[in-house]
Amino acid sequence: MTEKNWKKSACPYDCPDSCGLLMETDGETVFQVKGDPKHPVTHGFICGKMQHYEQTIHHPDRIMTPMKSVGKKGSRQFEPITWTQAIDEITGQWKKIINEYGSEAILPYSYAGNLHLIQNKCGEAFFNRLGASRLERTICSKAKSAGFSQIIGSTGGINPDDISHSDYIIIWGSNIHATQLHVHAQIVQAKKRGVPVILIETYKTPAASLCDQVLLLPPGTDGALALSMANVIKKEHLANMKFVKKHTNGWRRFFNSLDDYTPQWAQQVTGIPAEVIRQTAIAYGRAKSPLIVFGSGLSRHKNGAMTTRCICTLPSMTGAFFKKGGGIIGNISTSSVFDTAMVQRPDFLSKNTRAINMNQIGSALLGDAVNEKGEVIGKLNPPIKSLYVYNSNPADIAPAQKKIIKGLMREDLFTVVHERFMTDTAAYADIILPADTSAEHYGITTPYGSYCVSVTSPVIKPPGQCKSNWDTFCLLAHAMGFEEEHFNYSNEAFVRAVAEKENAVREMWTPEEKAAFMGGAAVMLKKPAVPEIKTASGRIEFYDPSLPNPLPVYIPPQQSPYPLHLIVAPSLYTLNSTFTERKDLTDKRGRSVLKINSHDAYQRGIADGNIIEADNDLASVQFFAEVTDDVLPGTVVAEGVFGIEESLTELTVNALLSEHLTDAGRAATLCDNYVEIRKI
Ligand SMILES: Nc1nc2c(c(=O)[nH]1)N[C@H]1C(S)=C(S)[C@@H](COP(=O)(O)OP(=O)(O)OC[C@H]3O[C@@H](n4cnc5c(=O)[nH]c(N)nc54)[C@H](O)[C@@H]3O)O[C@H]1N2
Ligand SMILES: Nc1nc2c(c(=O)[nH]1)N[C@H]1C(S)=C(S)[C@@H](COP(=O)(O)OP(=O)(O)OC[C@H]3O[C@@H](n4cnc5c(=O)[nH]c(N)nc54)[C@H](O)[C@@H]3O)O[C@H]1N2
Ligand code: SF4
Ligand SMILES: [Mo]
Repeated sequence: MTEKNWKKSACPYDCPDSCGLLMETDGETVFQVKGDPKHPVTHGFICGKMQHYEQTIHHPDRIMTPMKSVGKKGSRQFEPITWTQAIDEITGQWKKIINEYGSEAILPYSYAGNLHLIQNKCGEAFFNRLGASRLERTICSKAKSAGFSQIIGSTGGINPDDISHSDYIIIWGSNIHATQLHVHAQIVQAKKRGVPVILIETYKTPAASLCDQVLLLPPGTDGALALSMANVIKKEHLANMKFVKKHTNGWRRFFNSLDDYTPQWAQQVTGIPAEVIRQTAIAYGRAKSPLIVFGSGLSRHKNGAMTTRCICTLPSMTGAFFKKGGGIIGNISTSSVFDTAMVQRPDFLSKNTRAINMNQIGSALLGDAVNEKGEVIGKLNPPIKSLYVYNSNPADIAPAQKKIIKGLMREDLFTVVHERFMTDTAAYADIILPADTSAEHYGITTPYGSYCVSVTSPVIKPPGQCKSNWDTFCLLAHAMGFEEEHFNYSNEAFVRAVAEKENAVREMWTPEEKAAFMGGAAVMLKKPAVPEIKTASGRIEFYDPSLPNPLPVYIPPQQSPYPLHLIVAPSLYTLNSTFTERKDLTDKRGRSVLKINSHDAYQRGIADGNIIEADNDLASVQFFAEVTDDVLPGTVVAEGVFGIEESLTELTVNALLSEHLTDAGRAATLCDNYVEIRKI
């Protein structure tokens, strides 16, 4: 028997830090998983979910062979087939569809089940070459990115460790206990140094217990709060005018626009007392290195990009970006230090194929073309005749779940799902392909929460007949007769080629750092000596005449006939629908509840633990009520992505979410839906 030793790896999941891992293995089995203490950002500290990753890797429910559906759609009846049979069946069906409808009748659907660069993006090269419809991958934080880019461009956020220099911290709409573990750990330290920490949220998340002040507001009203804080900063002469004059455009216009946004006005919008707003703005304005920890939830609204832009005016007025520990957290992209075009191959597109928005997949599967509001404006031509899902579970995570299920039920839709587990989406597949885990393939980590990257290697061989995304797309490409050299690389050779390709930022590494990176160590990227504002002009754009709203303005949430604003939020124990195979975690998460304020509950005769039904024009979904004053009256909160089989009504909260897109970025408005609820 091979001796056991500890091998380096990294968390593959869609979470900011891509934590460094160590896996104890004999080459066949992973026995234990722990944090890598040498990782420069995550320092050996990982979340409870990943502490037993070996239970996921060796889970008895893992899909081990290709399978073919032998029952009605959704009946979960499958029988094993070989890879050759599966690939023949898929490419045979696709060739027929291409002949009859054209290649755009095929749609890939993927998101971030595996965040590592190669395994995340390699499918795009294949589908570009195929000429399939493209997918707008905007479910998560594209409205936030759009808001950033409208004012500060891609000016980066700070590393979690830099929080040791922050002297005032606002956690703005992020459940950091669940989603930003290393930021959380640093904030705990900051608290010990006496740094004030403020939470601005729609409900009291566990972070509230860490904070000096908790400001709860009605969802979607943060823009009003931010602009009123800007008003105070101007009035109290707390703007850093040297910075403003040197590094921003349009500041006079912006400053002049602030007069109406008084704290008194914002009090009426947000319910936060004017004096609290004034004091918070003054404290933020006086701090030397104030930090805003941005969550993505606040951008998942119809005004989400604008809200982000409004909040960004604050560090832009104070110049916090140029202070160590100051500025923002929430705007990091490390994939840009690699040649992503080498992975995605936009040059393989022979024509400008149509794009389908992933948040409108329900309508798309039903043949409907929809506009940004999710309204039907015509028929898709050609219709979607085949769906290929990898790195995602649309039946559970996307909006308008009822439509998605109806679409997946279509007997004339040829669905292929490449998965590790029998998800609610895989249940509707014609062909299931077995996916491997991050312990079984090569990858490159490109975290969105720190400036640290690494190359990962397999720790064990894939069990059964599992294959990586890379290997699967190469097989499909060969079977389709694609002769490009790209598809001839092995997974290892391709990862090395991407990792070795020159890049200006990685050229700043010393030879020792380069060697460490190629050897599998996580290495920090170097920041330029002088901080940079990364917009086209090199200046922060307070005013941009090319935008529909040249100035940051407050856009109120849209009215709805339904009285309660529904927020969907992350669970501490699962990550979207990932980890739901793990009973230890789903037991801790508990059943699917809706948090409701005691006043709203009383009005409706609802008591804690009652079964309630939430309704809107899209669906009726049942939950258990959790009556709590952690949420404001008028807001209800559903934490976690639940599976259809765990739900009371074969629908989950996603059935209540609309296909309406955000004001910019074409992202999902997951946190901007309304319901009425009643006891049943
Ligand atoms: N444990 C765990 N970790 C995760 C995830 C998970 O599901 N579980 N998900 C992963 C993914 S995919 C992502 S994108 C990141 C996201 O991580 P972050 O970017 O940190 O954002 P979230 O914590 O998802 O943001 C959700 C919060 O936004 C708040 N919110 C919603 N609307 C508003 C609003 O209008 N105003 C304010 N002030 N707050 C609002 C919600 O109340 C909720 O607490 O986390 C990743 N990490
Ligand atoms: N109600 C509600 N809905 C949400 C959210 C929420 O908080 N609440 N969060 C939203 C957000 S922020 C996001 S980003 C999306 C996330 O949506 P998705 O990215 O679809 O996330 P998951 O549900 O985790 O599904 C990922 C799937 O990929 C599979 N997978 C993992 N690794 C691999 C691999 O290497 N190859 C292949 N082929 N498959 C793999 C996993 O087994 C899993 O089933 O969900 C959104 N939807
Ligand atoms: S899920 Fe997030 S916190 Fe947990 S190990 Fe992975 S990256 Fe780290
Ligand atoms: Mo996300």
